[in-house]
Amino acid sequence: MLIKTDQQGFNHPVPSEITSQGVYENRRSLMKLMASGVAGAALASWASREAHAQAISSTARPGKLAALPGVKSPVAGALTMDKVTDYKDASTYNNFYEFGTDKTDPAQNAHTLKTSPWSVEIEGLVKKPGKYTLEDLLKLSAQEERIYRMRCVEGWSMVIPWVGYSLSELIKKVEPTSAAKYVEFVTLADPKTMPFVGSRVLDWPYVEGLRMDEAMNPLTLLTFGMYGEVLPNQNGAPVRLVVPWKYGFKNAKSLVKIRFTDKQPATAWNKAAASEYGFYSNVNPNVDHPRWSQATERRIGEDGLFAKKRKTLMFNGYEAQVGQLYTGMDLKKFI
Ligand SMILES: Nc1nc2c(c(=O)[nH]1)N[C@H]1C(S)=C(S)[C@@H](COP(=O)(O)O)O[C@H]1N2
Ligand SMILES: [Mo]
Repeated sequence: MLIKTDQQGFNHPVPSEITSQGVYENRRSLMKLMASGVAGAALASWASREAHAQAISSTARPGKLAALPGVKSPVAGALTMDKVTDYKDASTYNNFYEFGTDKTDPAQNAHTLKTSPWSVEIEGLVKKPGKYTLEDLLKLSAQEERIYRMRCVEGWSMVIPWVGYSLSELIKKVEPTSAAKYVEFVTLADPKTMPFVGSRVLDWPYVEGLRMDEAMNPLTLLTFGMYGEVLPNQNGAPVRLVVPWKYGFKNAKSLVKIRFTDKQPATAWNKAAASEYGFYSNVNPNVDHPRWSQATERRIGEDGLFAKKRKTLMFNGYEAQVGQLYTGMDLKKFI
């Protein structure tokens, strides 16, 4: 389903970092298996098949999108040691309701998204508003690779090597005024290219928001690529947000507007069901969703032989980096 070539029509080689990372992952997962202390022929053959499958999937990269490598990020918390999710899973198991509500819909339908030319409008309480082209944005700061856990409110998670830079770099550049307290993110809603815009699942466009200090936290990533390549359409090309300590839906895809405001933005999921999706939506194993527990999660790609559900971590494991943003706030109330 990844049939797209990059905008210039070239096929780019896969950056070598990815291959070495694949080798590293295989070693890690084998070590984990051995450490589990279970012996036996069945396990051994399963392990070797598994390692083989992994070697294939992590080296046989699509290589059809433009390369976008980044230096390993120096930001604290930016490189988890968890095994990276297979590219195939990360690009075929998606939520992007503009292209359908099934997890496989975006990979099938998002080829119609036209990602060039692209620009992002910066507006509201800011000294340097204006239209920033994708090229302007790409040039604004050095690209970093961040390996982040992502946990969806529905109870599954992935680990994805994103490429981008801290949103704070852009925010500093456009100089919000002292009145700006929140940042609103508006995403593309084009009924001509997005078959589900117009459906009543959500009030389009998809809108998300962050408090200014959350947006300024170095972990908040303005994202242009993943796995060393530009983003596939289904993952929110050409530019999206990734906020790793919040539930997946906060990570707005295909951004067209960033607006600085003094009021908490009305976000798409909060408008759709306020009792289920709060504005903050920090990953929190101690606060259940009204219809299910949030204490555990299923890691995509781990549904094999001995896969156990994982315990969901407070702030998705990023408490050391972001816990202080919420000191004194009742997280059962501010969900
Ligand atoms: N514009 C837009 N952004 C969106 C969504 C969406 O439907 N539309 N879905 C969100 C949800 S619910 C999740 S879990 C993540 C999924 O991102 P991924 O497909 O790259 O894993 O994107 C988020 N961003
Ligand atoms: Mo989600």
